[in-house]
Amino acid sequence: MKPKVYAAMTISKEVENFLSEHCELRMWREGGRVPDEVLFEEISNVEGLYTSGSASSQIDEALLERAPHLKVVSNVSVGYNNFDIEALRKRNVIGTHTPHVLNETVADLAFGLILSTARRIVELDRFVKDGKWLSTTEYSDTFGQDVHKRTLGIIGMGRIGEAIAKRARFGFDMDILYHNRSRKPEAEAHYDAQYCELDVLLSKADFVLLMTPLTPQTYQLMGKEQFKLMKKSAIFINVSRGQTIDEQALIEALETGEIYGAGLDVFEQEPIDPSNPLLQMSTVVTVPHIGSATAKTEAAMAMRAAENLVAVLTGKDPLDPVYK
Ligand code: 8YV
Repeated sequence: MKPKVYAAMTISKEVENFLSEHCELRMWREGGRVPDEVLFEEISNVEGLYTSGSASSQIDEALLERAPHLKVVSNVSVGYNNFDIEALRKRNVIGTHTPHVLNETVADLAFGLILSTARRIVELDRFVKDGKWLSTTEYSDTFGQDVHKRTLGIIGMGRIGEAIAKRARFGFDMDILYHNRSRKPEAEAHYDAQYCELDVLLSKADFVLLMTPLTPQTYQLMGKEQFKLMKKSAIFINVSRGQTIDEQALIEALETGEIYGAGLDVFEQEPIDPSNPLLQMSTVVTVPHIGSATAKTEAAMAMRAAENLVAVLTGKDPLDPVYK
């Protein structure tokens, strides 16, 4: 008998076919997030759960209790802040994620946010489309900032952080500062990246880029005090998780001119509340959590997550376990 699996998200035909070869598959077909009552019902007899780190219910004790046969939860994301690792460990449930395949794609988006905030691309796109094309002398108020040869401070120098550093160093001739749990000698050698304490990085960088995973240690890592340390001309970029910053503190820093602008892929609440003041600010560029959202990368992540799931359910080691 094939193991039972529930996919708590819509999946492509290709992934559906692959999973169906090995598992008895049921899935959420309605798009968006599965309501908890549906999820709880569906997981009561499954051995595998296929889900996503950024749009999933918490995989915690309360959920695991309702899934007594569960052997593996496979995230279609590199982030796994939806996992309560201790609860998984306690019940011998394996958690997996999809690192590596998205590094370059997320780094591209991070750079897109750097460029679009610094050069005010989104704001000026509106300008052109609204028929407000003016000569350079007339629109000096809308001049932006250079990106090349400036200083980029990366908080969280993991695989994606390094892919961003590579672009910054070799594409834009930037100086790289970084802050991380541990020193990264290879990044220092390859990208001339300089390790600094967080406060030093914040006070020196022209662009502060947050790329750290969300953990109890990084929850609201950027708050009032941290934004205060940034230069008034500095731009803040967040491609990690909304909860790694105190969003209200960011709003205040922007409103009071403590920092110049922000490029945001992630928010405290997703989807963002339409009345959030960030949406009214011309120096803030927002995108809807699309770090890995290219067709090629999303397909690779979805298939990798399926392979992780099938590996465990067929008695093999998972390719990308989140804990050993
Ligand atoms: C994913 C992400 O696309 O991988 C992550 O951790 O935040 C995103 O890039 C998202 O989780 C949807 O799969």
